[in-house]
Amino acid sequence: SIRYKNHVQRGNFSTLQPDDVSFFREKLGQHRVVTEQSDLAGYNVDWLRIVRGSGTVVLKPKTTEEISIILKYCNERNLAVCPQAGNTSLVGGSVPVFDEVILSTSLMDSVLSFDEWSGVLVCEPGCILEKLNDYLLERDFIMPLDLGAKGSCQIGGNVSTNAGGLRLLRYGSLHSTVLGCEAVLADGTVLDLMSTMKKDNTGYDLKHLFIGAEGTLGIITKLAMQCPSKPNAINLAFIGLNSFDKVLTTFKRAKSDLGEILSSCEYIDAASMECVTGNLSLKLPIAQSPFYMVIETSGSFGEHDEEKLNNFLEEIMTENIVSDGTIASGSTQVKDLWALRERMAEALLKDGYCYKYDLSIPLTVFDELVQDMRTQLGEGAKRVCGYGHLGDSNIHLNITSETFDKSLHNKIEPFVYEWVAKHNGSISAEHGVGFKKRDYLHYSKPNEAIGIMREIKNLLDPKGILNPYKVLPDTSSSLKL
Ligand code: FAD
Ligand code: 2HG
Ligand code: ZN
Repeated sequence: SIRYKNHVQRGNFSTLQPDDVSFFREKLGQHRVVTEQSDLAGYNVDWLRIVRGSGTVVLKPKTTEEISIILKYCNERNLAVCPQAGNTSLVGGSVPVFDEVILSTSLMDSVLSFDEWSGVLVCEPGCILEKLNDYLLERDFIMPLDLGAKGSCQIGGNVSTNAGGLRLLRYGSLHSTVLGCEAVLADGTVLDLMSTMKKDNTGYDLKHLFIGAEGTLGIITKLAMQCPSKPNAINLAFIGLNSFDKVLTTFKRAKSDLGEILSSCEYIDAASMECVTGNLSLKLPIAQSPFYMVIETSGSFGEHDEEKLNNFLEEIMTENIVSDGTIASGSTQVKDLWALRERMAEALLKDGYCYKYDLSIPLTVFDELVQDMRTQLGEGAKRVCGYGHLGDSNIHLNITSETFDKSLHNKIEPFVYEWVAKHNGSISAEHGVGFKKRDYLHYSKPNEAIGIMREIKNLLDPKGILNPYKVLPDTSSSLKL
């Protein structure tokens, strides 16, 4: 299944020697330097089981200082390093491509402070997203992001991928909620950008470089996050619709009628719904429809919100915009309905092989893309489906087959990327570039921009030891930029 490696050349890095392992053991101790073959396996393969590396050591530092010592050493020794958090990357960003040293942040999982007045959380990168959210809930706050992988992804991984998720519509991207970060550069330099202030216009805002850098510019070792207050009430509408035009109308109406309490607006087409209900044996709570939407409200006054949502639903049903729908208020009910959306990636994986496209395209052409792809592939695919963050113009186009099928793959790409470029969209809306998408960057970015990205990389990591083969296009391929 090492599909993506065939055409990639190993960089001119050193290979790990027994002396290197001894050095790491001396600094971290025996147990935080993993070399047992059986223990290494899980760190070398990605969540989708498509990219597999052959790293021979995993380092588990506990402090910034330890990371600084490790990187300084690796830089001098010319050893490549792959940072890894929860390993839920969907673009092969978190596993080595060859034998990179794996640097896991999982033991750096402490909350360092929380300020109840400002809502600013300061924490280490290895904190699991769901645990941070639980910590904040006890203090009447929440994390500004939420995603299906919350049980295993870590905040450092989220920030490094600039993860979007289910509530971006309401709380904005991490570029607005990360207030500060600390990062260790390739040569071991500790860069302290740990502001906890909302406003700071003292020149170039360097922290933004690390948000979405996917471990190629430095290792994030500390974060300051702006967290919103916990909403008193969450209500959820789950609705069925007969046409995509009606999906668009409903979104527009949700924005105007629900206004400031709208916290999520997701869409699921019939083929996606068949997958999650069929593959995971989940029950569909309403009648079967060509399209479904999950509309969530979060507000300060439960009864008001419920009334607003009820009125909204009643109106769109009376106007025949929506064919069927249900509303959930209790937390178990809300959770069960959310599962139909959140567990989609898990359900798709059960089909066999999954060709994943995380795209920004204009809302109006969401379903056109799915239809065009179906026409393009004919009978070749097991499933072609679309779902995603409608409220953010971000569709997840997924195609599955029993096992990897080269001719199917060649029909999908570059067709899909050309389609996206034609609509001025993005070939990676929220999952990042990682290893799998780097040679397609030019569909969404001009050469001049890729050139500047390369210069920034050279400035911060001149030897290129940090997460090589990721994000920047391969210079050894035909796409020399
Ligand atoms: P990893 O996968 O371990 O790493 C991600 C990248 O960051 C890698 O390139 C890694 O090298 C780098 N990295 C990790 N830690 C650091 C650090 N401290 N410093 C520097 N670089 C680092 N993404 C979305 O945007 N929205 C979603 O709704 C969403 N849902 C998902 C649902 C499921 C079921 C799954 C499996 C994935 C989903 N993802 C989603 C994709 C994924 O990007 C996120 O899960 C998450 O942001 C990755 O976090 P992680 O801790 O697993 O990081
Ligand atoms: C989601 O929104 C994730 O569920 C995963 O971003 C998307 O698997 C996908 O295509
Ligand atoms: Zn998503």
